[in-house]
Amino acid sequence: MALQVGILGATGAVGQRFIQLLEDHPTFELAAVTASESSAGKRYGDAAKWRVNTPIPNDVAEMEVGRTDPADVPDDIDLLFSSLPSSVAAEVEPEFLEAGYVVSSNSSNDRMAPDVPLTIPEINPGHLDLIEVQRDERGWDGALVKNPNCSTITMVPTLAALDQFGLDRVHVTTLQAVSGAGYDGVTSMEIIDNAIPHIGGEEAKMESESRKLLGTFDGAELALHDAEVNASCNRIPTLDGHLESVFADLKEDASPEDVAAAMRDYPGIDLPSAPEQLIHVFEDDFRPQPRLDRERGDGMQISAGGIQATDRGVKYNCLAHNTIRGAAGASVLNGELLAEEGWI
Ligand code: 11C
Repeated sequence: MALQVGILGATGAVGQRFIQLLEDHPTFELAAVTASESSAGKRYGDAAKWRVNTPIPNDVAEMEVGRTDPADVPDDIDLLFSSLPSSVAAEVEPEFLEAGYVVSSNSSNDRMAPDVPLTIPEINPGHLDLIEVQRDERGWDGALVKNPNCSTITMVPTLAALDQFGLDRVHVTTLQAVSGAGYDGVTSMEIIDNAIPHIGGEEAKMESESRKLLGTFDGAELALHDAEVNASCNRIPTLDGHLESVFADLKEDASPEDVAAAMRDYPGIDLPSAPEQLIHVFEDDFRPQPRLDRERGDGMQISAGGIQATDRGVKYNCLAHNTIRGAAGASVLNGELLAEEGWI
């Protein structure tokens, strides 16, 4: 029988991606959508300005939008996806966790909390066991799992593949799509013929979240990876797809061919939304490109290319679809892992 799921913050840019990804999902059936007070009580089709490039599913368009409050969400929901603004999520998610709901959240609050699993299922599925620690410490009946920021998730799978050569230090410069900034970003194409050399809070997120994702969990405590990570984050006039330029210093010798093989061979995971191959490596120096490559693996595959040797390791480019692999798809995949591991 399908697991019943809901979306907190269903009318926003990521909320709409959740709806798109949950249509015809083999395990999850969408049974509740919530949004802010101004949308509550409305038909979803009237409450959401639909921006995703596939039609809004008819049954979802007819759903009534609930308030983002445990009292307004059916008790028999197995899993909630959260794409609330982080300031709202910080207040509201704990109410759902206390009420016993399991929440797979894309919101940035609590990502670095020591008892909250921050997971990419192919990279650190074992971190999910932090839920035990979380329940002990917070007394929640529910459980909270987070996925990382979209720019972090684009790079970390490639770093995980490189870690066999001893990841020492990482410098990354991002070229990020406007959809990362939500509706305001998508509509603000006045950025055309321009680039913005700053994205608030983004660099710190890449630097800390990467080390947590690559860290080790001994069953009681999580130790961050000791690699140094330095990020410079920039907005460019692309609609979807974050492109990143990575310089990785390695403790051991590795040729570009070794690195390409390590990326290509990095294992995937057997979950419904996971791509068969996690990282696609291009030989063509002009790839990956956002418009050409963001939809690979239904938007869930990471692309890499331009791998070259440096004095201390390698440099390369990587790319992922920021609102699919980097946001809603990441949360759905974490939900699938929660189901697979018996947490729901
Ligand atoms: C951007 N990465 O492109 C941001 C959006 O922490 O999930 C996602 C913010 C987050 O502007």
